Amino acid sequence: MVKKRKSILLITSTVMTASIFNFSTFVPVQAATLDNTVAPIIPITGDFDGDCKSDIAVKTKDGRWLIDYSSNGFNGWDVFEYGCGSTTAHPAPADYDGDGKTDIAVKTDDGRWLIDYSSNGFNGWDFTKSGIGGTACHPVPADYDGDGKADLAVKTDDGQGSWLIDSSSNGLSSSNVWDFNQSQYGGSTSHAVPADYDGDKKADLAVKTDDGRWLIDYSSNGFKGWEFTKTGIGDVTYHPMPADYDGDGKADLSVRATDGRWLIDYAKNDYGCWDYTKVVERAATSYGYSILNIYTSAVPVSADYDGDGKADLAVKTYDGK
Ligand SMILES: [Ca+2]
Ligand SMILES: [Ca+2]
Ligand SMILES: [Ca+2]
Ligand SMILES: [Ca+2]
Repeated sequence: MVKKRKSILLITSTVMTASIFNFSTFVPVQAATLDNTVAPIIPITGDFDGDCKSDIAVKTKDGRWLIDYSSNGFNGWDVFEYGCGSTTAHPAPADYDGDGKTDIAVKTDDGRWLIDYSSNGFNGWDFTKSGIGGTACHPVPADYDGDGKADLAVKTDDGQGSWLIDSSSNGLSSSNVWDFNQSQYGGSTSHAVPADYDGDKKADLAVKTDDGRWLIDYSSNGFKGWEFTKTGIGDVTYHPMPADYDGDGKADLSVRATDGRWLIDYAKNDYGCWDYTKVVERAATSYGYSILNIYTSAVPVSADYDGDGKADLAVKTYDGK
């Protein structure tokens, strides 16, 4: 088999210059969290070494989890964790033990959630929750209760779509027990994009729909149904990538179009029109750059890679075909 190279294109939040990180041997993907595509390689964002800068990571279809720590520079994989599940195990990274480092975790199609806590080293599963549900149940871990630890949560595609949360604050349950279970959050065309949009340090329930709407149920007044709607977000080809791009403590609405445009609607001036619209991606040709239009299959992986408190625009892509 011919080996292929992948790269991650990073555009910093401050200067908008591009850096290219070349790694080895992988093929392109669709983000499994955005649709039901079974991906051979899934890009992952998280701060696994706890230096407040996002690391570069992927999960492979043969069950490896590879991490390149930011703390020693992006210079190759620092962690090779094996046995993390095949294409039926979907990444669900988050800081479940509250030590400030992202933990390795997956949710499987046979309804299990497995976590390898960072606090005792990445050395195998420490926690298993079972009976969660199959392929229509998407993992959406986040800190919904604001105790500093990620909560287990799924958003389902069935019926009107439900959101289920097992809060960390009263301990995670190893069986199908939920502290919050509510429907009317949208079916298979509503893709979960939880984040802290109102800035109260608790994740809010949110979806981006295939017909171009962004809906939010804020945490600050309790979860009780959609309170915010923005339309004109773009169709199914516009990938949502909410993050705090301006560093004000509130998540901003953002989508990346397949033509390389990024659109951001900042929270600080209230959500309204797009504040930022630009083609910021450029393709790497050796060590030079040329204007992009080839990254149609790239997956947005925005995160704070340089640790300035602002999310950076980034995509995972690949060289070759
Ligand atoms: Ca890091
Ligand atoms: Ca952790
Ligand atoms: Ca929590
Ligand atoms: Ca919130």
